[in-house]
Amino acid sequence: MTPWFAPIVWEGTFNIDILNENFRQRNVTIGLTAFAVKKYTVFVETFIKTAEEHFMTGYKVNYYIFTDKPEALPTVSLKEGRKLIPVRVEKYERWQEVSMRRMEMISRLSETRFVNEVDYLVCIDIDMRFADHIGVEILTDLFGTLHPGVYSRVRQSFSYERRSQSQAYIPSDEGDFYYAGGFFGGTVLQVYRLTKACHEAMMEDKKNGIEAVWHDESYLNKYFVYHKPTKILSPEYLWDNGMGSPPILKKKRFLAVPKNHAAIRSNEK
Ligand code: 4GW
Ligand code: MN
Repeated sequence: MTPWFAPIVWEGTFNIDILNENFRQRNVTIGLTAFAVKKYTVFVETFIKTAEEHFMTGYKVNYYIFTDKPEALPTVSLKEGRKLIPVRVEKYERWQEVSMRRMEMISRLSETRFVNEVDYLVCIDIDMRFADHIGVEILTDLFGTLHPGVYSRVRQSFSYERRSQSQAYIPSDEGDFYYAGGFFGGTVLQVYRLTKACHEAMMEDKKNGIEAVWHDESYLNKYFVYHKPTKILSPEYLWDNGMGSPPILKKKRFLAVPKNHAAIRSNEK
């Protein structure tokens, strides 16, 4: 548990049968948001196929795939109660902007659609594959995920934004954990508040000619300092095999798909 009594979710800390009984009674629907802009459409098929095997099995799930090319999305057969919903988005030139604008789009859709269609939102990177169980143990008002690269480090070494001119600034004696930009969520209301606040902070920084060091992740970390998550996911929920297999990790539930950075980041076809 954190000092504010939020559970940190590791294998062995929860009983999924009890949780399932509770969430099934409530007949919850889960919205997953992921972005596939420009070349990242190549990740969609594996992402959805593996999600069908491991993500919220037995629940109603809406996959909201934000993309500049809805017609290029693959057809994947989905289990009953699960839908793939393409959402058209602009393709921003700078990749930092592609990543950061996720906050704006999620906050906008929260108001217009998510509030009417789902109970919880799970907002995640798409260059990933599901490799083991991810279920209702993650659901709560507001959750973040420990960044796999720094979960064992001390506060002073976190790569928070340290320039006081930025809205994402966190002083060296504040902050609890370093959270990953690629896995957060909660109720529609809480995700709406988070994404709206992060987007507004980014727009304020843009006006002042500054952009936080780790883009949307920096603003997310700032938000979590002052709005504590009610659950925290361990790095089981966001891992990269490039970081090996430490004994503390009993399960690797959601894994980075190795990408050729040079090719995926170039503007060539
Ligand atoms: C460098 O050239 C790029 S392109 C960095 C991110 C890019 C990108 C990201 C993109 O071209 N299209 C896109 O849809 N995204 C979305 O932003 C996608 O959902 C991706 O998972 C998310 C975050 O980017 P990332 O996964 O590349 O970030 P890292 O390397 O931190 O996992
Ligand atoms: Mn990623």
